[in-house]
Amino acid sequence: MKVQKVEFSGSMADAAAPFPGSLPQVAFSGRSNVGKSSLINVLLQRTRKKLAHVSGRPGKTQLLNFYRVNDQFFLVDLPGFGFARAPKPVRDGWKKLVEDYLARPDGPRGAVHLLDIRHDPTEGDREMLDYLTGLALPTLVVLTKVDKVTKTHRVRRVKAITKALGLDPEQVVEFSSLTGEGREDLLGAVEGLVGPPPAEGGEMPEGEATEGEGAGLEDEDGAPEDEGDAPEDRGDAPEDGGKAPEGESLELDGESPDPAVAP
Ligand SMILES: Nc1nc2c(ncn2[C@@H]2O[C@H](COP(=O)(O)OP(=O)(O)O)[C@@H](O)[C@H]2O)c(=O)[nH]1
Ligand SMILES: [Mg+2]
Repeated sequence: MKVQKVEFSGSMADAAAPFPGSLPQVAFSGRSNVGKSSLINVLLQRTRKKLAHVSGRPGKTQLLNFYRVNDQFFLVDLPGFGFARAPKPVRDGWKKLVEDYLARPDGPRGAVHLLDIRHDPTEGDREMLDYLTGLALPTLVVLTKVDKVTKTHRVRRVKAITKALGLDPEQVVEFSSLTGEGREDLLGAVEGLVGPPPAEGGEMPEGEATEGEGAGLEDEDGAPEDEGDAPEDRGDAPEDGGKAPEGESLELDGESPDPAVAP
């Protein structure tokens, strides 16, 4: 698949809200600092104009962010629920948002869950994967930051994580947003989840014209909000990507090191 067009289509704070269109969806999840924003930017080839923006500003609502890719599918960026240092009622709210969204019959066709290849899956990771399994939602597991480990260690880690989570090796994609390794594999796998693009001259999916206008969609300044989850100190210096240029519809901040605070 060639990524030709990407647009931010809006955010949802309510799992029952209408979607910004009827294209198939694929949900991306992972704990804070796993490399989700970097992966989305590489996947969608946003280098100058950073698309998925990174966590950090305190007191922000957790949102599901919808990006329309090639008029073919929505990539839905999920908040890193269960992974952030926030009071339990707040975390429970994020969890409910994500779980209710994932469980919608008209919700995602599949999910992509990210794990840092260097770290063992956490309780939150297992909970997420179990939930996806319970929904029988086809799931890919991306092992991020593979550039950070040696070849030998990498092979060992892939085996260990695959085994620990009882994954099919076919589900596992090794990825580096630094080198771009795994990008094509992941794009191909995502396309497998959402199906082929609409046929040339065929019927356009309905909902095409409703982008960003659905009731319940939140689109403050056309930019997705912060995830608000605390960057966990895993030895990665938070990036300072700076501000997106003026006039860009997709604003993207660099990661701020602020710890998350309860809204
Ligand atoms: N070496 C390396 N660093 C990465 C990679 N992906 C993300 N990072 C770094 O990990 C940190 C967290 O990445 P970010 O994309 O903001 O994670 P998020 O919180 O999951 O959205 C940043 O400092 C990134 O530069 C990768 O593939 N390789
Ligand atoms: Mg992020």
